[in-house]
Amino acid sequence: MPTTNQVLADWVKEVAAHTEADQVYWCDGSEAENQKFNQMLLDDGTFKQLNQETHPDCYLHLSDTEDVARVEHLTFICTEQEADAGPNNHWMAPADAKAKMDDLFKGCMKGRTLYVIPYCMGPIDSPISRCGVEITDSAYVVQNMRLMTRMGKGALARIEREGGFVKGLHSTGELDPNRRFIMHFPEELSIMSYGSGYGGNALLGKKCHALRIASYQARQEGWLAEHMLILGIKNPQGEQSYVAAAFPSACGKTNLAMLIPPEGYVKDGWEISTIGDDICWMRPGEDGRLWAINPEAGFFGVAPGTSEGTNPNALAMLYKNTIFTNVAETEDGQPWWEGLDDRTPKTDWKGNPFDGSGPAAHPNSRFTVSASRCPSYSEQAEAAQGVPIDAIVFGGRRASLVPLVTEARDWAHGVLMGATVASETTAAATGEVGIVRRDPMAMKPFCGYHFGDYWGHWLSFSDKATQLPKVFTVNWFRKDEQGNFMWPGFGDNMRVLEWIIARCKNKVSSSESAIGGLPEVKDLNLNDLSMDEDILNDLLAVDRKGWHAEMDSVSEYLKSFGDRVPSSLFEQVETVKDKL
Ligand code: GTP
Ligand code: SPV
Ligand code: MN
Repeated sequence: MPTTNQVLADWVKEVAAHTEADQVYWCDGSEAENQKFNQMLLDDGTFKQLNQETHPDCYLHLSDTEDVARVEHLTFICTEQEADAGPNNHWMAPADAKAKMDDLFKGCMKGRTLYVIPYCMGPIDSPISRCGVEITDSAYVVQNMRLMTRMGKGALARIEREGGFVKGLHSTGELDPNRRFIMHFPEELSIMSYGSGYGGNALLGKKCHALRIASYQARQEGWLAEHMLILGIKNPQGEQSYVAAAFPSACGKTNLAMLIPPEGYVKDGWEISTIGDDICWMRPGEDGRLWAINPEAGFFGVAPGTSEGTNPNALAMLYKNTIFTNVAETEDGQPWWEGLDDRTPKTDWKGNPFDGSGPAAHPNSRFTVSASRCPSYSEQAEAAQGVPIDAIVFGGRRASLVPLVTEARDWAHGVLMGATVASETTAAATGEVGIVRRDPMAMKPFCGYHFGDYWGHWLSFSDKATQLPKVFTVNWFRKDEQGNFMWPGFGDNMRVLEWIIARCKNKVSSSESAIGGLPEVKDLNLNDLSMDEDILNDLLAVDRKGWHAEMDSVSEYLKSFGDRVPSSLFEQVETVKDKL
C-alpha cells in the first residue's frame, strides 16, 4: 500500500534505511489484517489468549516490569527556544535531541518489521480532525492504535488529499529505562519515542500527538486540545447538554464519561451518553459556542477499580475484542484486577503464581477497547461538526479543602480555577504516588508549550466565542479523619452533574462565596442517598483559613512561571483574597 504522498514515501524510505528494518509493512486497517496480527502476537508470545468462552477475542499482554506507565522525566519538548517550552516541560535543543535519537534508532529494527500506521484523530470526515503517521516496530502498538484511532486506508486517503500529517517514529528498542526518551518537536509537527511499549509513551496518536503537538497547533490556530472527557446529558424533557471535564490521569474521566445515573434518575428519564473519555478538541463555531470532538476511537482505561458497582458500562465492553495489559488472570483464564470481584486470581501481572502479597494486577494496568463497544457510546461522537459544550469542569484528587462543586464567576475566574487545580499523583506515571501537585487543566504532563502562554490562550477565548460554557470545579475525593471517601462518587456524581446543567440553564440559583458559587443543599437531588447532612455541609463549606493559605500558594505557583503569566490571573487571585 505505498503512497502518492511523496513526503511520506521519502520519510518511510529514509527511516527504513536508518533503522535497517528487515521489511516494511503498510497497515490497511482491515479485519483480515487485525486477525493476522493477533495470530502473530499469539505465536510470538506477546499475547496470551484469555478464556475464549467468557472473553472471545480478548488477549492478555504482560509488559516488561519496568515499562508500566508514562515517564514524565524522560519526556521532552524540543522547541528552538527553551523559553517556549516553559518551566512546565523538560526541554532539549532540537539538534541535540535529534542527534541522541538518531543514535538510538540507528540499526534498531535489524531483524524486525517496520510497520507504517496512517491514522486519523477524529471522525475521518470532520474538519476538526487531524492525521498522523506512526512508524513502529511493535505489532502490539499496531493493535492498540487499531482500536484507539481510525487507522489504515481511510486515513491514508485523507493524508493524500490534504498533504500534511504529524510524523511519529517509535521503537520499543531494548526497553531499557536508561535508553528511553519521548521527544516532541512541535515546530516541525514530529515525535520520536524510543525504549517503551507503554500506552502514552508508544501509542503516539494519543498523548504525544493529540495533546502535546495538538495543543501547540491549537494555540497557533485558535482552538483547544485538552485532557478532557466529553459526555452528553439528556433531561426528562428531552433537552440535550454536553459537558467536557478535565481530571488528571487516573482521577475519574473514564468513569464519569460512561456514568449510569442512580435508579431514580433513570426512572425519571435522565440519560448519559459518552462521546470521549480522555481527549477533547474544541473550537468556536459560527454560533459562538465551543464545538468539540473526541479525536480518539477507543478507550485505554484503568482496569483496577472497574466493577459492576462502579462502572458497569465499562465492564460490559470488556467481554469481547479487548486487549488487557498487566492485569492478573483467574484459574480459568479470565482477566482480573483489584476491585473487580471477590475471586482470587491464579497469576499476577508478572505472570507469577499470585501469593497474596501486593496487588495482583498492576495499579496502572489497562484495557484497550473500541469505543463502539461502549453501551452508552453516542452516535454524536461520529458527528463531523462535533457537539456544543455547555459546561467545562475541572477536578482533581483533593483529600481536603476543595468543595464537592464550585461555579466560576466568569470565564477569567474559570481559567484561574483550571490553572491552579491540584491533585494527588497516581500510578499512571512513574514516581511517587499520593503527592499533591498542581496540575493545570490536568495538562501538566501534556501541554506542548509554556503554561503562561497556555493560560493566555485560554483567556483569549472570551474574545473568540460569544457563548462560552460555564466553568466549574469538582472534587469527588474528599476524605474524613478515618481516611474514608466522604462522597459516594461514581453514579452518584450524576447529582452534581444535574446541578451543573441546572446552573447552565439558569434553573437554580447558587450561593455566592469567595471562591465561587456553591449549591444550596435544597438544590441537590439527594433522593435514595443515605447521606448525613453534616457531611454534605462539610463538602460544601468554605474553609476560610485554608483558602487563604491556598491562595498564597496559588500566587507563588503562578509567579514561578515568570512574566508570561497573564496579569489578569493575578487580578483574579486578588479578587478571591479580597472576598475571603
Ligand atoms: P486516565 O486514563 O489515566 O486519564 O484516567 P481517568 O481520569 O480516565 O480515570 P478513571 O476513570 O479510569 O479512574 C481512575 C480510578 O479512580 C479508578 O480506580 C476509579 O475506580 C477511581 N474513581 C473514578 N471515579 C471515582 C469517584 O467518583 N470516586 C472515587 N472514590 N473513585 C473514583
Ligand atoms: C493517562 O495517563 O492520562 C492516560 C493513559 O490516559 S496514557 O495513554 O498512558 O497517557
Ligand atoms: Mn489520560
